[in-house]
Order: sequence, then structure tokens, then C-alpha cells
Amino acid sequence: MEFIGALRWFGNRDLIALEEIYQGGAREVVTALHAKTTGSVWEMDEISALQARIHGTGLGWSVVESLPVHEEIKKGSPGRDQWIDNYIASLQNLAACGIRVVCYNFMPLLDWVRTDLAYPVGRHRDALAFDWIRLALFDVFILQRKGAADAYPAPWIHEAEAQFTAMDEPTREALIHTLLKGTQHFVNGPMGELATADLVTGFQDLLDTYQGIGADGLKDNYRYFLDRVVPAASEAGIFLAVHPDDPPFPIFGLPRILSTTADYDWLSGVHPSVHNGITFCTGSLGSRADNDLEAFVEKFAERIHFLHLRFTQLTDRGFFEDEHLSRPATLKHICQVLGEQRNKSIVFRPDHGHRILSDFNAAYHPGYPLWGRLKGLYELEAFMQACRL
Ligand code: CS2
Ligand code: MN
Repeated sequence: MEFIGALRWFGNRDLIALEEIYQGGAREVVTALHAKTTGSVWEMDEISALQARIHGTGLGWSVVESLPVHEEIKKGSPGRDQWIDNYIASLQNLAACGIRVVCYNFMPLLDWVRTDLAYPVGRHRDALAFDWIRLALFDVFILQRKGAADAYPAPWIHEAEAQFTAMDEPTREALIHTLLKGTQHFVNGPMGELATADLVTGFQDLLDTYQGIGADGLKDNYRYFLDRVVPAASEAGIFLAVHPDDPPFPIFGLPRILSTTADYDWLSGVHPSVHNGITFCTGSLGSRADNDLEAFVEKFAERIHFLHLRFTQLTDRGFFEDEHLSRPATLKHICQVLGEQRNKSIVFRPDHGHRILSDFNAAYHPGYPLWGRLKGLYELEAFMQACRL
């Protein structure tokens, strides 16, 4: 097994240049055709143009992150077959250009959600964090979602209410922006397209479109998608790699279906083919105390095609993103189990990084600063080499 270090790159939406990623020592980038609208076919000439640009810098590109799944597919709308046809056409075009792994997720509406984008960790450095009280504050008192108050324990609601009452207008706006735009505006999806002027009502309208779907409904729609896409991916030679729910809990009443080991048992039961694969994101899955990362890697090793490495530290009200090496015993186990997979190479990336050094001088996308991630990359590379000695 060879581990190949990569950084995620957001194309023209990224302040970081490919040259910086190359100079920084990554061997590959993981990226997407970010300028495409969700659901449209990724044409071969577009893929190869981006590929030529990446290769021209000296970097490789074998993993796409992400090929977004249209909401109509997740909702199981009558028109979904056309969107699935497009998805398959994109997979075939990617395969024809030599892409091997395609990461995607099946989370309704929102990509990863955090309540804090500048959570202090130590002096002069910060991280992304998730705090249930701040989520409840937004959900119950700002969004005023029907039934929201029943989703949180009473003491959390009381604390949220006290914070809400003391909150000034700019702080409230900042929380809304953090939750609905901060981590969404540079990835493809419905939140990125929402008009900033009417964020809260726009979000509520989108939530209403998932009324009544529930986890079982979302699973049915996912199975329908997989029934068509897995055979096509397998024929094209693409390894699909679904990213877990992040955070791995239901939020805003939206269904979640890839949060626990039991969910992954279900996924591999639906289509046992290894082409129906996984992005093993230790940070996302590790945000639940009942997810055993070591047991997970042992169970699903052969269907793990892409690695997101970082760890989270759980608090009594959520979690924050920790150092990349903060759980060395777990990381060692992961490297050893995956390392035993012969005839396979796997791309890994430091998944999110702290802001350090000159990261504070540039408006990098939250979670994706240059130096914090490079530090993670170097640490992980060195750790993996040491595991092999
Ligand atoms: C996030 C996600 O936790 C993460 O890795 O950065 O954006 C994730 O990469 C996507 O959901 C994958 O589809
Ligand atoms: Mn991840």
C-alpha cells in the first residue's frame, strides 16, 4: 500500500495557487469542476483542460471531491432519472480521462456544518467547532423551526435563550452566516446558491422541501441512486467513495443516513461491490463517541478508497477540530490496517487545518487554510513513514 499525500483545491474559487500546493510538497490535489452547476454533465474537454492545468504544475489528480448529487435525487423526485443519467455520464467521462476515485456525499441541503469558524485552540491559532447550544440558539430562536424546541434538552434551550437575549445584531448575523454560508459558499450545492439577503427564510423554504422524507425515505432514495450508479461506476472502473455525514447527527430535522457503523453495514449490504466505496473521514465519524474508528477500518478496509485524516475532540456540548496527530494510537492502527491492503494505493488529505502563521492574513475558506493544512500534511507523511519502518 502506498499512501499519497494530497491537498484539496477549490479551483478558481481558491486563494491558494496550484503552484503553492506543489511547492508545499503535496503529490496530488483533490478537486472538482467547481464552476459547473450541480447536476450538469462534466464534459470530457472540461475535465481534460483542468487535468492539463494540474499536471502542468507537477501535481497529480486521481480523486475528485466532490461530484455533487442533485437534491432531486436525494428527495426522490419524479425527474430524478435525468439527473442520475447526468451523474453516470460524468462518471464515465471522468473514467475516460483517467480519474479513479469519486468522492460525494448524500447529505440533504447542507455540506459540513459548524457553529464556530474561529474557535481558539491554544494561543494565536484557531479551529472549526460545533456547539449544540449555538445550533439550538439559531434553530429555536432565529429560524424558529416548528418542533425545534423538542430536539434539544431543556437546559440547552435555556442557555441558548439567555445567549440569544444578550446577542447584538452583528453577532446574530455572524452566526447566521457561519451556519448557512460560511462552509457552504465555496462548495456546490443549494446553500451556495441562496441569496444572502434572505438567508433564513430561504433556508426554511429549502427545509420544507424535505418534509416527510425521513431517514427511511432518504435511504430508499439513496438505494435507488446506487442501484443505477454502482454498476455504471464499476463498468467504467471508478471507485465511488461516499463521505460521511458531518456532523454525524441529525440537524435541523433533516434525515441523516451515513453516521454510524450500522449505516455502513446497510450501505455495503445494498451493494457489496467495492466500487460502492467509502471516504474514511476520521474527523467526521470520530465526532460521535459511539463510533469506534479502529473497528471501522478493520471492518471496511477493502472499500475505503480515500482518506480524510484529522481528529476531533469531544466536549460536553459538541466538538472542536483537533491536531492531525492528536490520536496517534488510532492513526497508527488505521495506517497498519490499510497498509496491509496489497496492490492498492490510497490518496489521503489532511482534512481541514487550524489557522496558523500567515493563514490569518488571507481569507482562506474556513477549514482550508494553507499553513495549517501543510503542517498536517507533513506530520501525517512523517507519521506514515515511521509506521512503515
Ligand atoms: C468536508 C466536506 O469534512 C469534510 O471533508 O470538508 O466538504 C466533504 O469534503 C464533502 O462533504 C465531501 O462530499
Ligand atoms: Mn472529511
